[in-house]
Amino acid sequence: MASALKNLSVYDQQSLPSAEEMTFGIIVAEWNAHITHTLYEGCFDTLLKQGAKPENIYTLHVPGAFELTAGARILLGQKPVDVIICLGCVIKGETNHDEYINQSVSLGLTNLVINSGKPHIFGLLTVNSEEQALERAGGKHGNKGVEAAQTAIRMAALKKLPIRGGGKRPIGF
Ligand code: DLZ
Repeated sequence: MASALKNLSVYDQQSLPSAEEMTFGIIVAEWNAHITHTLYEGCFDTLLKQGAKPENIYTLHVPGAFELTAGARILLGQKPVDVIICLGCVIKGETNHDEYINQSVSLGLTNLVINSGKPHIFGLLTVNSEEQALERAGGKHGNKGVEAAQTAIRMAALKKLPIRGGGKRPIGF
């Protein structure tokens, strides 16, 4: 489903596990800061709303989206967080720079997931225009930062909760 068909800020708060005992790393790219700041606010506030303690949330700023992977690796080396959230905004321009950056971030984060065994959340807006970015940073399609935070909590919970066998499990947490 395209994010245009889903409000990124809407989630089932009741069924989300408590984030009280979880630790988070947030890497934020400074390019398009007016957008990424809003993603960060949405992300941080959602973590707090779900019970995370501010002292268990570590934030690192990096210059641009291309540096998100390096930022994640640096933070992982210093803080034993349960999950890393990467936030950025790449806007398509006249050249293909966006494709190289977006590919690099998705491949880089996938590699980090495999090598560290820790979930990394792809909170990167990959949009064609600033208007599309604003629509996904608190605009009509919600806030990608909120979606990233609730995904992070769900993934951190996967690692903490015992996996049980048994009957069919319906989709949903
Ligand atoms: C160079 C560049 C360009 C053109 N556009 C963006 C963008 O839309 N979003 C973003 O986060 N970063 C951009 N960058 C910067 C690169 O991510 C990177 O910081 C530089 O190429 C230096 O490695």
